[in-house]
Amino acid sequence: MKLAVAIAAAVVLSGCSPDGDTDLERLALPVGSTDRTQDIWELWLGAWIAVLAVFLLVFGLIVYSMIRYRRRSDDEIPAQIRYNLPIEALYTFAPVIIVAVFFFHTVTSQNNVLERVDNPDHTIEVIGSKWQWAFNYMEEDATGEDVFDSGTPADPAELWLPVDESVRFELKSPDVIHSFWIPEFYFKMDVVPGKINSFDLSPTREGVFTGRCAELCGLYHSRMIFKVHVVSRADYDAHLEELQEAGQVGAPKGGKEANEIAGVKGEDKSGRTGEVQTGAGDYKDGAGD
Ligand SMILES: [Cu+2]
Repeated sequence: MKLAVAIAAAVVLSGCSPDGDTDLERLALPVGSTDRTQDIWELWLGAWIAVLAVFLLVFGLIVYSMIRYRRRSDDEIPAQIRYNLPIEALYTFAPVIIVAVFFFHTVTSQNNVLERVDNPDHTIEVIGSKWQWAFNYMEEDATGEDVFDSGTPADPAELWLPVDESVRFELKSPDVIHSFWIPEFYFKMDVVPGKINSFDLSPTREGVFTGRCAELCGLYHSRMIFKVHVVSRADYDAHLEELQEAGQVGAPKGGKEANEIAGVKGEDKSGRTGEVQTGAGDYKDGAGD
């Protein structure tokens, strides 16, 4: 009976999809938008099925015991049992097996999500600093040189990505730990000073998304929100040319600082200019609103 319910739940849930029209069909995830979202989706769906099966089993046993062993008269004293070895063995081993299965699927999905692309079409250096982001588009054909976009906490930079082309992200921080997160990508990775963290993906859906910092990094952490535009290759190239025309060529200052932190082997590309205003000193808006 319980197995039948669990199987029925699995069948109903498998009608869900990461591209579903409603939050319910996606089990509260946003609409998936990269070539890596399917793996995370399957992990999410599998976890829900496992949780439902465990819930039904445990809750079913509780209700069964309540009814089957209820007190039938005021004079009755229930059987005084101190322990039950098979049940205690089940309590011990079942959670170990559950955790082991979760662990296996987590590691498998993680390996798929972090798999490297041999020759990514684009490389973008992402600099997370207190309290904003800068994006440096490396060696792009459209511009023939590195271009960047950087902002201030009051006027954040925007990230542009070409649809259906592979992108390598290289994450750097000149100050504290941040976390680069675009919810539609089902992915976040820490931005750690003194270390370059990197991942590859191809965006698969055009649109405008919101990216965030997902690691509490100080006073204006909540201001580390940025727009992500996933666009056609032509629009992407046009945006890079706009950056070039605006003189945003080379590397933003925060990026150079990130290279100078002990332990990071950064290439010192000459001719890199530009400036990131990393402090909140120029940030005029009121805090905490
Ligand atoms: Cu941050």
